[in-house]
Amino acid sequence: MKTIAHIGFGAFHRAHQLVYGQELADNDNFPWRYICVNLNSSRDITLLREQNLRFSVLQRDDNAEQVCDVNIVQQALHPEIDGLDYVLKTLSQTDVTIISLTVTEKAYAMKQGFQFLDEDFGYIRSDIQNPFSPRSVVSVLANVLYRRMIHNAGGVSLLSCDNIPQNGHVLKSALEQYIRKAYADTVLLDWISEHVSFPSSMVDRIVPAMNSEARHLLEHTLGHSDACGVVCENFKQWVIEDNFINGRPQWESVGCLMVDVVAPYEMIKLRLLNGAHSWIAYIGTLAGCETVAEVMAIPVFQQAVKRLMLDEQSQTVDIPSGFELSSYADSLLHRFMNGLLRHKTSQIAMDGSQKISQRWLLSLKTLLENERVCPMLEIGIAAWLIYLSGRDLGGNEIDFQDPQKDYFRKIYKNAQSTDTAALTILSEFNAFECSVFQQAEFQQRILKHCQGLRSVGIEPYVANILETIAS
Ligand code: CS2
Repeated sequence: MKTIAHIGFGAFHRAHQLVYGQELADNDNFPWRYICVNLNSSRDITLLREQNLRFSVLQRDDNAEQVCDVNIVQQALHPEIDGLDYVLKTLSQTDVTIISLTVTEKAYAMKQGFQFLDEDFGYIRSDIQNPFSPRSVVSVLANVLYRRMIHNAGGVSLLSCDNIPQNGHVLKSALEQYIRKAYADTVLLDWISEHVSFPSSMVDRIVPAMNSEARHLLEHTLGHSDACGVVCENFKQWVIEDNFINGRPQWESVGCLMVDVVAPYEMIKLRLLNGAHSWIAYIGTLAGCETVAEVMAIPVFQQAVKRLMLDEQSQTVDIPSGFELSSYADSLLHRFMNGLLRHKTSQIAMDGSQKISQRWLLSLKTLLENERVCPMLEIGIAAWLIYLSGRDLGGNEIDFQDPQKDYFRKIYKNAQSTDTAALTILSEFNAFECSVFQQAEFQQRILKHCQGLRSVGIEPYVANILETIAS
C-alpha cells in the first residue's frame, strides 16, 4: 500500500486533506495510508494515539451539519516520542510516495516575498551546521531526501498545502537554497531534479482553532469526547497541480480539481479570501470584535470588505474561464458571516509579517503602479501597523503573535511616537522593499489612515472613507 506522510497534524489538516482522504476511503477508492507527523508540540500526536488514531470532524453551516469519522491514519509520530531517527527513517521508506505539508507560512523560512532562505529564522542556521540532526521543517525534508537518495527509495512528491503563492515552487526553492548551504556538494540537488516533484496546491476551508465551546458542541453531537476532533464549515476546496512523480490518489473523484496550473485559483483565494480575512482580523481586533462573524455583522465593515474584494483585489487577478468572481465574493461574505463558527480575529491576525505580502502587498503594488486608488488595502496596512504596537486604541494589550515580534516591539519602544514607528516599519521592513512603497506620498497616506483610525475611531473612520469614495 502506498503511503502519504503528512507533516503538520493541525486542525486544518484534519478538517481538509484527511476528510478528502476519508471520503475516498468511504467510496472504497483509497488504497493509501496516512502517516501523520508533528515536529513542534507532541501533544496532539499523543492524544491521537490515545484515541487509536481516530477522530471526527463536525462540518456545519446554517443549512447542514455532517460528521466525518476519520480512520485512515495508520501511524502518528513525533521525534520526541519516537526518536528523530525513526521519524526520518519512516519518511524515507519506499512506500512513502507523497509527503504533504501544512506547517504555516513561517516554517518555509523564506523572506522577501518567499524568495530567499532566511538563515536567521528558527533552527535554520544551526541545521546548516548539523544537517544530519535536523530540527526545522526544511532541513528535515532535506535529510529525508538525502536518505532516500542513499537508499534508492524512489521518487516522492512534496505537496505543499500552505497559503503561499506557488507553494510548491517556494518549497523547492527553500530546499535548494538550504541544501546548497548545508550539504557539501550538489549530488543531492541532482538527485532531487530527477526524483522529486513539487506540486503546488490551493487549499480552502475555514477551520477555527478549537475552543471549549466547540469541544462541548462536538462532544454533544458525537455523544463522547474527542480530543483530536475539529469543528469547521461545510465548504471545502482543493485545487492541485497534477504533477506527481510516483502516483497519487484519485482526488478528483471526491471533488478536487486536478489542474496544470494552480496559480490563478491560488491568487484569487489568497487575495480575496485571505486578503479579506487579514483585513477583518486587524480592523476587527482594533474595533474590539472577537470573531470574524462579529466584524461582518457591522454593515460598514461588510461594505468595506466587499469593496476590498471587488474594487481592489479582484482588479489584480487573472480569472480562469467559467469562474464567476462576483458570486465567489458573495459566497465568501456568506462564509465569513457563519456565526456557528467562532473564528477568532486574533487567530487570523497572527503571523502577519508572513502573510501581508501575498495577501495585500502584491496586489497593492500592481494597483499603485497603475495609479489606482486602494483605500481599503491601505487602511488594512494602517490597522496592521497599529496592531504591531501591541496595544489597541484604548491602550489595552493585544494578544500579538508574530515571528518578528521582537523586531516590531523594539521599533515601537525606541520610536518617539507611534507615527515614527509606523514610518520606520514602512521604510525598513523587507516586505515593503519596493519603490512604490518607498514613495513619500504612499507612506503619508498610510500615516493619515493610522491617525484617522486612532482619532475618529475604527468604524466611523472606515464609514467616512467609504462615503468619500462614493461621493
Ligand atoms: C486564515 C486562513 O488564519 C488565517 O490566516 O486566513 O487560515 C483561512 O481561514 C483559510 O486559508 C481558509 O481556507
